[in-house]
Amino acid sequence: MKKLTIITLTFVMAVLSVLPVFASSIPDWSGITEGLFNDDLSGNVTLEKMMKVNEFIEKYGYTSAVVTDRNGNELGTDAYIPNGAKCLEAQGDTVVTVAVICVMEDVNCDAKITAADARLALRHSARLEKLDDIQFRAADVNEDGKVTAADARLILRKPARLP
Ligand SMILES: [Ca+2]
Ligand SMILES: [Ca+2]
Repeated sequence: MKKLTIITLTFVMAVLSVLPVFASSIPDWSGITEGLFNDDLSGNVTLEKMMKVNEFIEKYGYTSAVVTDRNGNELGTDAYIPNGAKCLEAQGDTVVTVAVICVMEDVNCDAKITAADARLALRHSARLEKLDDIQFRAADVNEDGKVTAADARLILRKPARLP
């Protein structure tokens, strides 16, 4: 009985000694909203700034993932991630979408933030164009639940700030 207790204690201590290492290897989930593993827009990854595929994979720990654009075309590791991109992982025999990525301000999903994005947001606000859910989310820069000229203005400021 005593031997068993010692073995148990040794085991518990071994687990405890490993835990901090395990904890430090958990990816930093900041910037990720809850509810991964589905295509529900409430569960997407939202990037506040442009990020390359390899930076994304490293930051969020998707080491076995492939990132595609919204049409399913695989992106190179050095490519910037466009709004609406998907992070795919093989799980058993199937490939599942583990995250849909919203890139703020890239309304037209071309992996660049330009005046064209501001224009599209403005066209939506004037009801000349209809944004889909992830475009809407990327366009609502001031996060008031609406896409208006105010958002377009905020997007327009970005290219102007570039060197
Ligand atoms: Ca764009
Ligand atoms: Ca808004």
